Amino acid sequence: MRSIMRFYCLLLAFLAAVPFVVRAEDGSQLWLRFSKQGKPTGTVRITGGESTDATLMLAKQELQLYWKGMDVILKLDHRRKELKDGYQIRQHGNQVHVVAGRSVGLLYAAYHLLRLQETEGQIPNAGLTEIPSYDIRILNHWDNLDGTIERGYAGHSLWKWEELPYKLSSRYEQYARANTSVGINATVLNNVNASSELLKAEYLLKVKALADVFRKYGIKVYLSINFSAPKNLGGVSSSDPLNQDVQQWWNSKAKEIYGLIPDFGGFLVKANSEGQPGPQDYGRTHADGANMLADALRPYGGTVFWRAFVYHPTKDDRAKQAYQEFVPLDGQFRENVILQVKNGPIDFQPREPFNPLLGAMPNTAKMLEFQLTQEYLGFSNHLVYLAPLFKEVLDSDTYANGKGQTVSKLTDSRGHLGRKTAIAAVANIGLDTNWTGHHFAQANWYAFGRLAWNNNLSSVQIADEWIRMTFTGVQEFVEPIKKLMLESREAAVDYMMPLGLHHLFAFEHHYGPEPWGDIPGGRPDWMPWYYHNADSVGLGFDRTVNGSRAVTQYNPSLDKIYGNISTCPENLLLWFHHVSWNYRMNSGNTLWSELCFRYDHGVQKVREFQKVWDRMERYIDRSRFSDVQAKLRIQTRDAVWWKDACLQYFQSFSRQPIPYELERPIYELEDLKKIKLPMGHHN
Ligand code: BDP
Repeated sequence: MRSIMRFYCLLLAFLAAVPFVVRAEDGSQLWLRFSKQGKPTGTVRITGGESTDATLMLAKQELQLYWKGMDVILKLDHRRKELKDGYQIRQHGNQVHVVAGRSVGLLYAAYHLLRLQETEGQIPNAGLTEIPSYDIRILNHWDNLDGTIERGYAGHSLWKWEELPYKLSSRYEQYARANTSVGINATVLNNVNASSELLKAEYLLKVKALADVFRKYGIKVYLSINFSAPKNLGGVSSSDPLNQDVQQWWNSKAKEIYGLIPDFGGFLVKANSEGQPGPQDYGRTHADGANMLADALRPYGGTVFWRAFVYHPTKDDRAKQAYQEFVPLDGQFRENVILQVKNGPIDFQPREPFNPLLGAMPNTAKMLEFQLTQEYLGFSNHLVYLAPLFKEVLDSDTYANGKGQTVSKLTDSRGHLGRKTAIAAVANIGLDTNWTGHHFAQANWYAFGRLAWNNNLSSVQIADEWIRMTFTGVQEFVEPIKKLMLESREAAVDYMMPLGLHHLFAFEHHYGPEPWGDIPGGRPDWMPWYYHNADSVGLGFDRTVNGSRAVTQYNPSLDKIYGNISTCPENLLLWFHHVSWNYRMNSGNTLWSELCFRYDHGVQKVREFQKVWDRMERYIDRSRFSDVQAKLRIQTRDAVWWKDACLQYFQSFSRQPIPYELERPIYELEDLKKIKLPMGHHN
């Protein structure tokens, strides 16, 4: 007995001596880990609301469980409409007063207080007011009804269609809570390459079950629809938007949906794009199609997100096509239609200039679509913190009507149209225990929510908050990891596609490099050579007035900057210009040497990330530490693969040596060409 006692005493003494005692973690709690130190104070009072209001009760409960500060008074004041989903927080003596115009505002405020507590932040003396930048802050899931996820790298779909509506997975509520904690208030459940099935009565009951779970978190459900649904599901012989039977079909479908889900959000539509049906199948325009759906949803307050990701295999530059297609339709869309525009003119590449549509169409409501799932950024193997990419786009000056008209200003609530505003991102969430595959991919979900709430936040601040909540507030961890995160996107650009290169991806999976890729008889606009145009003279896509003229889709002041090789930002140089191998870059290097330096720089950066990470072992739990360590190894191997593949391939055109001071290639180009990854692709 005594020896057992001694053993425990020794064990306790040992544990006390360990500098940072860390609990085992699997990432499942995301950034909602709420420290176990200190006791919750528990005194939370509500004024102005009903105890039957589930959202209000949730706000109270979250604070009672986790808040360790002074007493909190949550006040619901319906007259404060100007606050929208937002709130005010003030300190009065030894009480915290929170006011909101909607009950969800008090819930968001509860998460704000908890975030301050966990990050050791303060309520400013003058108090604080938060009003979201966008009305609709929405995730787009590309989930299929069979449980697979298009471009999903974190396991299967969260939605268990076969169990719904009878069985509700506990993850539905956890998912809603995580979203609400960062301000996300809407979700599209299914793939934009949509199956008509989901609109069948039996599936709508399943959708209703999810909407019922999400409601108290203030999250509305939307669906992607298949434009041919009237025809596919029977009853109507066509899906022509000007045909009255078709209109009637959608009107009664809307009625049926709202009968089940009174706060249903609306539809997301991918039409006449990559083989999907649409109004053009009947000689109608995108506006005809969008307006028909908008009319069906209008009586219930629903919204149509009509995607601008439209291009065809024509002779003209793919980057120009969405603009050509939509600009003539400006002003023709109903008030409850928002044009959903991908951040760049091609497709979620590591770096693209902002999509020129965002600076055009002044009489049309437009919204941004970002991609959280890392289709073109190393799936869930590479650590790439995306806030800098999002900020780069949001802060881009479109020069529409003079300087200062940034993409954020044109799309957020400052927009002059007075309509609903929105921002979307393709989700990176699946059934994996840690939700996103890579522990650091959680930061991208988090960052999207935070920026959708407040597009003025900086990437640094968001990273800082996320690290403290997700891992630890120990300075020796926070500072180096924040730096690593902030550098990670540029590192990926460098080892994959520096200087404005784009779409050098392998055709099937978009994971690795295939700049040589060519499928005889295949669509040119799906081939890497279409984008890089490597030849004996140089590299890059000439989109100037001498080339495809895509540059003229930007405002004239900007088009001059992009269109001139000496003023074009170097990080977009090969996007806009075909540049000769010996062209002198700002560094004094030739294009060829600069390209080599950039690829090498990307590789050196990830090697450095590995070293930084290994020093972090003592600050965090073993399991997340080793998961990230293993993924950084993969990322470094992949970075070398990218560099060796791209440089050796481009070298066959430049016919110049790789600068002698750089790391030598280790893979044979011919071997790299043989790599085929067994990754599924369904499109
Ligand atoms: C591309 C994806 C494809 C999507 C498409 C889209 O490769 O799987 O369906 O975008 O956004 O990036 O519609």
